[in-house]
Amino acid sequence: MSELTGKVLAVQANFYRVKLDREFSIELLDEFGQKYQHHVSELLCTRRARLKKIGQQICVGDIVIIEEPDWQGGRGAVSEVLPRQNLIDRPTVANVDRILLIFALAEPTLDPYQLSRFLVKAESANVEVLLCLNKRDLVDDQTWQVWRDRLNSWGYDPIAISTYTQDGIENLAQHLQTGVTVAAGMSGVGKSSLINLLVPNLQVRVGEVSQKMGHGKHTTRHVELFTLPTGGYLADTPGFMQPNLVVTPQDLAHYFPEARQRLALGVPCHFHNCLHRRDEPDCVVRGDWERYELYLDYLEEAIAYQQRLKNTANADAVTKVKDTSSGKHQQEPRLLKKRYRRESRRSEHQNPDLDRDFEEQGNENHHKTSRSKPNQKNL
Ligand SMILES: Nc1nc2c(ncn2[C@@H]2O[C@H](COP(=O)(O)OP(=O)(O)OP(=O)(O)O)[C@@H](O)[C@H]2O)c(=O)[nH]1
Ligand SMILES: [Zn+2]
Repeated sequence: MSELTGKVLAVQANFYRVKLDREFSIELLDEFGQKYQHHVSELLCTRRARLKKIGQQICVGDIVIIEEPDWQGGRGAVSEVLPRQNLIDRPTVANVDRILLIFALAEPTLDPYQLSRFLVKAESANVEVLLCLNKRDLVDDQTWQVWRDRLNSWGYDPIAISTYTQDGIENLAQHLQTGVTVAAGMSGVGKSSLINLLVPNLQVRVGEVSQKMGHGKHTTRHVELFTLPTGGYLADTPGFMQPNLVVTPQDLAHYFPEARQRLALGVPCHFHNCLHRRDEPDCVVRGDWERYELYLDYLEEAIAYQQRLKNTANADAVTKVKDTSSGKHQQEPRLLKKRYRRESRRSEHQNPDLDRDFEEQGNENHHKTSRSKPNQKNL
């Protein structure tokens, strides 16, 4: 018999609500002994003790194998989690196909800086990013067109919608027909109103607009995959509210479509680890694209974040646990061997002369990014 597989729609305490890959029909007897067909498309499952023992977590979006189905009681047990395509956090959802970023054209005012943060955060999940702008009814054609052109230049093709007039909803729904979409956006943009339209009979609470703040109230919910009537799944995220950029300086450029396009042209930057700052020699990413300044801002943030991580790691490394003769553990300072070596900064063009030039010049400008890495050995 083939294995019984399904997708985890929700995690509730120690139970997993699993949508089966197909609907099962079983024959049961009613109280009068009459046969009837019972259809089962979901099972409420527990986790096999073995999975718990090996620390295998089960997340919303996971594809799982189910054993011992109790068709009548609608129960089963998850025995295996199939390998994940990806896993996003806050909230944790596995096997995500796209992130739907919802912003409003007005109320709250569309702020390019904030929008960019959400975009970069979404891009860092390495899945398709779909941008939709709600409250189209609140702005005139020209305002919408200006935003559309501007966002086109960023590499996005936004979909304008209005949950009030239902403009653009059908178009948007078509984009969500396959796979798993995670919806994210700032409070007050109309996310709940949109989800209510996309998933009929759901009725997510629509927040009242706070007069003082000019935006809606945040209402927290558990993450859950909703089945869309035209196919596909949609997860709402109460998280993603204030996206902190937990990205490495080296990866950041890949989260800007404008930079990605430049890097995809085939001509690499001079240095393989170029951070595309103003002072980089022969950088193909630096240019007169609108968000370049923003990229530089985020880069500083990413560098600071990386530095904080390093400091924490170093702080952890300066003490070590020593077993004393009495069998007790005792913290004692580690001895740090001070041997610092600058990481080689190889050129994409593999030009050893140029490389040597930079080494010999010791030009601070060229080396001020965190390329000199202490090579510490713990004794
Ligand atoms: N003009 C206009 N207002 C809208 C539209 N969609 C939603 N709103 C209003 O915007 C406010 C916020 O809507 P919600 O659906 O609660 O927004 P949300 O993003 O879920 O906000 P939270 O619940 O705070 O997370 C409500 O007052 C809605 O009535 C729209 O298309 N046009
Ligand atoms: Zn560069």
